Amino acid sequence: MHISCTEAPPRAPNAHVAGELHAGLAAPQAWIAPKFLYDALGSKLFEAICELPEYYPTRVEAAIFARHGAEIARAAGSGATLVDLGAGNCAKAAALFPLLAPAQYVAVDISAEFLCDALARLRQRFPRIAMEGLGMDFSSRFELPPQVRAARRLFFYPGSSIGNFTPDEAQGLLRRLRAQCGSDGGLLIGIDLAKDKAVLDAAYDDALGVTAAFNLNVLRHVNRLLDADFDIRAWRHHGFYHAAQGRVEMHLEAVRRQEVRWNGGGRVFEAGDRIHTENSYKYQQADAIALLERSGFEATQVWTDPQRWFAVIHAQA
Ligand code: AVJ
Repeated sequence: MHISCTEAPPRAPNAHVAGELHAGLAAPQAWIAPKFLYDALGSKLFEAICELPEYYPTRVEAAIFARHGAEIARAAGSGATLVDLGAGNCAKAAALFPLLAPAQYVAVDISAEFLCDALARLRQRFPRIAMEGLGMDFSSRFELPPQVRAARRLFFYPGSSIGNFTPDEAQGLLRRLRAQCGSDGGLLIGIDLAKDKAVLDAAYDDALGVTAAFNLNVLRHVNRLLDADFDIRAWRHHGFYHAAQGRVEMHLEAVRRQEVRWNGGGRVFEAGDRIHTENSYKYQQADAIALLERSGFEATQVWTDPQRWFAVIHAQA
């Protein structure tokens, strides 16, 4: 199921979305999938996170593209169908348009309303590039509709969004991308690298509390999707690096005992109970390359920053 930016969005969540949320909320260790962080406000809060001094990935990745753009474009090739996964405000792809000169730009994001607004502005700036916007969840199934040109697809998956998946899930997604690439297509991916815990803890629990607001906003989104009655003030944000697991985790913790009701269910949360809302895996460079190769890609080149905090990798189908 996808929403094209040329049609009206549906009003009610589909049964699949509700079922997925119910399963997570009822589980002994409650969880909400990180894709639910992105309603229209969530996408705006994430944009604000990218401006924070503590949140280095966006800046470090942009510096890699600024410094090595010409070489990256040579590896990835121009004139492709550029498929931007989790495009958000489309700013990262737009910065590469002059170098990659895509024949078609396809922006994909679960946050359909935010995406379509961003794409409308982008169409004004680049009237000669053919563009498609697809509001869809590409995390479990992934099929591109016929309006996406099949010729030489270059998937663009920046920002280390792949980190939201376990390595096994990531392999599944990458295999599906590989299958949709065509023989001469490829992937340009940004992957955050393992680093000092203090840097990671600050990046996911910033002084201003923007990441806390971003995390708490998932409850507003769930309130809307399930007609639930989560009291936002009764929860607090946790974001920290778990080195043994190789990932940052975000949780919401109940500050007091409370009963929450939603469409078709409900639950008592005790003080201190947590809802796990996100994993953000951090890779060793060699493990990131091994993941790509296990998924059927061939890594052709890797670019990093001087501190080796972040890697941009081009992989061939
Ligand atoms: C958009 C998934 C790459 O994991 O760093 C930012 C989301 N979560 N701060 C990340 C996020 C908390 C971000 N990704």
